[in-house]
Order: sequence, then structure tokens, then C-alpha cells
Amino acid sequence: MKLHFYCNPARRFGCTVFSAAPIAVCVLLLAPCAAWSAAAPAPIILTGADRRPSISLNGEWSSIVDPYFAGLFSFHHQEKANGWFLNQKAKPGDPFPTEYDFSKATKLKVPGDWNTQRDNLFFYEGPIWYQRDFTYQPKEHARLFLHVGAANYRSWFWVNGKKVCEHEGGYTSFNCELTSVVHAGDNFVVAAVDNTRHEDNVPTLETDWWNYGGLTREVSLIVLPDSFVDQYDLHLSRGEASVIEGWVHVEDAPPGAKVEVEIPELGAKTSAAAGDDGRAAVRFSAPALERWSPETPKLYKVEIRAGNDSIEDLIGFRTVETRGTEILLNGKPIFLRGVSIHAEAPYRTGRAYSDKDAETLLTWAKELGCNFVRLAHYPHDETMLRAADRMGLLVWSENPVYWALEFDNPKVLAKAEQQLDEEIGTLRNHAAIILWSMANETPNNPARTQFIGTLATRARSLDSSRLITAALLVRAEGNTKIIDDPLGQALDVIGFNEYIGWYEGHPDTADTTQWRIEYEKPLIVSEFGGGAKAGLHGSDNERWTEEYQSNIYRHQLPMLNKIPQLRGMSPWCLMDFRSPNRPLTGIQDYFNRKGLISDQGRKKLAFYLLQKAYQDRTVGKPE
Ligand code: GCB
Repeated sequence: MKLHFYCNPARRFGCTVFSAAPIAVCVLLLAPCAAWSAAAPAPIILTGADRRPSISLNGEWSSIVDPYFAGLFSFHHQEKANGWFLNQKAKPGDPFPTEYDFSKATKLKVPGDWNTQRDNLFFYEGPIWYQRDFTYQPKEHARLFLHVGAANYRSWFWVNGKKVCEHEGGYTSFNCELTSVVHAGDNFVVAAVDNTRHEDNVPTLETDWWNYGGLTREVSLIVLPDSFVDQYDLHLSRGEASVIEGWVHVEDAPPGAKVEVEIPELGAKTSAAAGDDGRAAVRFSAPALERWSPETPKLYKVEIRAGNDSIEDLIGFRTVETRGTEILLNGKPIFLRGVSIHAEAPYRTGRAYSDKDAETLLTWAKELGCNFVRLAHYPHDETMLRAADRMGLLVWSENPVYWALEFDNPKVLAKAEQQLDEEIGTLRNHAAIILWSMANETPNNPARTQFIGTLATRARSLDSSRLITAALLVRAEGNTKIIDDPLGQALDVIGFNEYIGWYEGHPDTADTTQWRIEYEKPLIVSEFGGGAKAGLHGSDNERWTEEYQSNIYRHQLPMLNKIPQLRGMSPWCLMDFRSPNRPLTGIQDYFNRKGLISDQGRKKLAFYLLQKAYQDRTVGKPE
């Protein structure tokens, strides 16, 4: 097996991948990198991982609940080098403790959060062990990766008793190389997943959504050649009509490796040589190209080849940019008729992961009249982005920098950067995504502004073809709302959240509210709304009724329409979702009830009010 090391600080170290090679070799090879990293090979981020042939490891895994994490830590809370019980295939008579016997353990389904699989795990926050067997036949010149769609929040993986990686961050995919640890025939993987909240995590201790733990998205094995395409970025040039530009990166590329990109339907093709950094710049013309848009979500089969590797992706091509206070899609001003969505599974609750979940949520958004969705508050599963590409819904994709992180802690910044790199690295070819959101509702102070400014700069350097945004808080002087948060300077499009009629005032307070916007930039009201229990009826003034919620929307829309640079809205939110902050018995029962649709798919009055406004185009500027 090859060891692959990068000394390029632009590639992040979220996942520490261990090689089975002797430590001394690793240390020697890593010496040149020591100045900037703590001796770890770069994790492999795979673009289009879901387009690779794979061996699924979904299904039932044995599981052991380990609240004190005694399986990983010794009595003085040191992480044991190689968890002593992880070699479950030890020969009879080998000395290993008997407490952790996976063959006797209860099963958990993967993908799936553990909270909604067993009643006694509903509120559980802590570590759980997972184990399953798999068979594999190693091939010459092939490398094997364990692809994990998401594991919330921290996870550790061992294969055949050897540690292969660990990862932090609950909403992005990662890959652990198994090449040197697998053998022909039976193998087994053990994982520990811990969803304990910590102050220095991203997100931090407080969130208004359920901290679903476990292997929440798909897990698979991906076989790749010695040298392979790990990341690529193909998008339409803003400057020149019908020119596709970008790059393809080849992992462990031999010098001058040739890369080919072809779109057979357009008869368009190009080839380029990879530089020393493994990256080949690509630029070619496709005059017959039909642009992707919500009305015509055209996707092209794109073939990418490098040496023995090839991948076929489905990509749409469009441009997005701002001009003054306008957002231009394919050069034309657009108003974003949207809604915010959590990755909460419709009907069954729990973390969404399947095509069906994505189809259900996005079909409701289309029915509402949306051309835009805000996927809050963390990167959603790739199935969601595939569905948005297919269905023609523009997307705001968000980094989980939520509320008050430890903004002055460099380790926290590194965690946020790592998750941003993984989000952009994996999702960058989805035409649907037009906005990378750096954060949601963060307190205005210099440490915060610098922290998120750093993320914005990083996002731009990773992807200059999209717009950068964040959902800001609004301040008030009397009945004037003011948007002047200094973070606005770092953004292309300013998002702001406000809850007039719910957390402040009455729904009709909106009628007399004035707005002062200190930025000549496009604005999106990224949240407004209020709670209602589906089926609860009463007067317009009675909280929790559908009438009250609908009344909020009735007063909000005319107020928002008066803000001249408003270019979109994503009210909070499409569907009720579970939140530990929402205990009100009989009404909330641990659901945030601000959905326009209940968790059981029942549409509330406000859904129909907004639908009419979107259909009649009585919100936003006519396009
Ligand atoms: C917000 C947050 C969102 C909450 C929402 C609420 O401002 O951004 O995550 O769920 O308000 O319902 O209070």
C-alpha cells in the first residue's frame, strides 16, 4: 500500500488516517510536514463518492451502549492505544475481557440514529460501539476505503483489530483507508460513535435540534485504483458563455498524469496534465450547453478519467453572481422563494438519510411554490443535494457554526474549517447549491467576526463560483430594525433572522416595523415564523393555533415586501422537527412546531397562505 502525504496546508486534517506501516517509516516520511501539522496524512475527501461502485455496509450492526466509554479509556481516562476488546476474533484462550461480546449484543440499523431506534436511547448522549462482519477479496493495484456518510459526533474505527481512523463532526462524510488491514475472506469492522456535546465542538452545547447519535448516514466500501480521482470541480465560467472550467485532482498521480473530461451528449471533451500537486486545470467550450435552472434542471452525464480510474457524475451547469443588490442566476435577476428545512425524516422522525426522505421534503417545498430551500443548520446528506439538482431547487448549504461557539479558541476554528472543507469538497459539483452559509445567529463581537471572516475567506478560496452568506441577528431601535452587523462586510448575500409576532410583539407589530439596512447587498430573510400544533384551531390571537401562525405570515409578507433589496426568503420552517428545547406538554412534546407541515405530513393553514403568495408572486420583485 502507498502512504500518501500532503504538505499543502490547504488540505485539512479532519480525519486522522493511520497506516499499518511501521511508525518509524511514517515519522521519516512526515518529517518535512512537521512544521505545519502534527504528523498525520491528509484524509481523503471524495467528490461524487455516491457515484462510485461500492459494497454496502448498511444493515444491522451489533451495538453496545458504553456510557462511561470504558471500552476506550483506561481508569485514568487515557485513550488506550488499541482498545483491548476490539479484536473480537481473538483465538479462544486469548486474554481479553468478556464484558464486550458483540455476538450477544443488540442490533442497531445503519444508516440510522440510535435515538429513534430504541426507547431507552431517546435522550441518550454518549458513546455506543458498533460492529459488523464483511467479506472482501483484495485485488492487485486496488485500494480499499471505508466510506462513512456521517457519524455524529466523534467516531473511531478499527478493522480486524487495527485502528484505521477517527473523525470529528457529525454532518460530513469521510473515508478511512483499509488497504493494508483487510485480508481475503472474512473481515470485521468495529466503530465507536460518541454524540456527547462539548463546549469546544462545532456545533457547541446549545442547539435547537435533536442531537441524533450514531452512524446516521450510509456506510460502504469503495474500491479504487492505486492512483485515483479524489476531488473535482466543474462549473460554468461566469466570464465566458458556454465555457466549463475547473480542475480534477488525482491522488498519488504519477508525474504528468493525463486527465480527461468528457460530456458525451454535448460532444465536448478535453484533456489536461496534472501538475506536481496532482491537480489538472480544465477549461473547455460546450456551445450547445443547456443551462441548469429551476425551470429546466438539466443534468449532463460527465465522464472523468485518469489512468486506470474513471467516474461518471451527473452535473448541471449554471452561473450565480451578484450585481449591486441583485442575485443573478444565469445572468438574470432572481427572487428566491424558499423555505428552511432540517434533515428530519418525515413521518417517522429521526435523522433523514434516504432518497425517499429527500423526495418527500423537496416535493413539499415544490408544492409550496419554492424555487429555493435553506438546508439548515449543517450540511445535509448528498441524497438531498442529488434530489435538489434533479427537481430544480436552489440550495443554501450551511456549516454548523450555530449560536455562540468558542470563537476565540483556535481549535474550534480548525474544527469549523475542517467541516467546511469536507462540505465544499464533497458537495461542490451540485448545481443546486448557490450559497455557502458560514454561520447562523452568532453574537456580534470581534472574535466572532474574525472567526467567521476567516471561514468566508477560506470558502471563497475553495470555491469562487458561489456566493457566501450567513444568517445574522438583527438589532432594534424603537420600531426600527437595523441590519448593520459588521460580519455583513465578509458576505456576498446577507441573511437575517427575525421573529416579529412570535418572540417579540404581536403579528401586527410587523405593520409598523421599519427597516434600516446598512449594506448595499442582496438580502434574504433566512428565518421568520411561529409555532402551531397541527389541528389546533382558535382565534388569530391564540398562540399555538394554526390561525395564529398564519396571522404571523399574513403580516410578515407585506412588511418584507417593503424592503427594497430583499431577494429571497426561507421562513422557519417546512416541517416540525424534534428539539430538546421544546418540552411543552401536549403542544410541543419535544418538537419545534414552527413547521408549515407537521412531522406526520399534515399541512397547516400558513402553508396554504404562503403557497398562494408564492404562486401569485405577491412576494418579492417580479422577475
Ligand atoms: C432560530 C434558530 C433556529 C431555531 C428557531 C426557533 O433563530 O436559527 O435554529 O429553531 O430560531 O424556532 O426558535
